[in-house]
Amino acid sequence: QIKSLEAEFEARIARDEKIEPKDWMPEKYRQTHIRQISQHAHSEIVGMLPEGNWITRAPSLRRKVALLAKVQDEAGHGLYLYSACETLGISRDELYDQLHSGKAKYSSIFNYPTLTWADIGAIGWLVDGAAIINQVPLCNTSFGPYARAMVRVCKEESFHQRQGYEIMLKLCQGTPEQKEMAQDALNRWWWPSLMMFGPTDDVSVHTAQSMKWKLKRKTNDELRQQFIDQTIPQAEILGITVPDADLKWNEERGHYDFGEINWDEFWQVVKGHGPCNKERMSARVGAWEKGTWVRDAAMAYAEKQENKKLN
Ligand code: FAQ
Repeated sequence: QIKSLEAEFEARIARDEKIEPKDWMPEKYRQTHIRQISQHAHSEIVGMLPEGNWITRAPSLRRKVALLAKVQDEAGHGLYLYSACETLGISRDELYDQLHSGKAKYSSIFNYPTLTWADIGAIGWLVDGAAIINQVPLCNTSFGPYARAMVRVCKEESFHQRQGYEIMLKLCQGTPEQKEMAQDALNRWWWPSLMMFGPTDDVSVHTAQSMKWKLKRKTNDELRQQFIDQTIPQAEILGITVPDADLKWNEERGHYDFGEINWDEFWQVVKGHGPCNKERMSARVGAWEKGTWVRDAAMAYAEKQENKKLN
């Protein structure tokens, strides 16, 4: 019987039908979705921290309003994604526990510090730019709740990207010192942004299966190349230079060639040894612990209301 369920499932994937939470699915499909969707949710939540650092120091009221809205959107993205993940039969508490215990990963990019205001521009431009390239294909992923969540997330990410690019543009049109800040931010965020797409396809353990299940619609290397090709002309408009001596347009391939990514640094960051891993985790665990009394009070109130109804 399992064999026929499996055959029907594969046929539905082949027909590009969405798989919904109550539909039969192979256990590995369920697990790999819990892994990817929860890591994506954790990234949104941890991703609020580097930018949150600058809300009180935004250079004008207008910048502050836009940054506040962006960071709030990220909280929203985390919440949709946790909800999508819960439909696969795992609880929110278990998901948080996986993050807080270090069992679940979140994107490497959020373990780098935000040293100047220009970093907020670079994050919007590059990190949200990379996120859009990665997430637009996910609007077409095979698991219904994930695909639907991605539609709104992508719309909001494109506002985030433009918000960041506009910060960069203003800095680059400003004083030499401001342009220098923009260049410095690009220097520090360029390579970590390329790492967001994950290891190269030959090393990526999950890509082949995730492509078959149409969880992933494009591979890590395809998306990384697309990001580079799209971003270089934007850097040219800004008049700043990507820190890669090997970057060169390849007429034959119709793509940019680029230098070797420091994969040792990537794996160090993924394993918890990046510049801000400890700080990020202690901020999240601390927020959870400090919120205990709020959760306890909400539960006690709900129980009291329930008892009132019974009496
Ligand atoms: N960081 O076999 P693969 C955002 C892990 S955007 C840390 O290639 P897969 C928006 C991977 O989990 C950022 N770990 O894995 C925002 C696996 O380990 P595991 C979040 C990484 O899943 C912007 C192992 O390496 N976006 O938050 C990374 O097929 C601005 C082997 O890798 C998403 O999560 C990494 N960069 O491909 C918020 C998008 N790369 O799980 C605030 C959805 C790989 O076996 C401010 N996710 N690993 O222990 C995906 O598309 C995929 O999961 C990939 C990785 C492409 C990230």
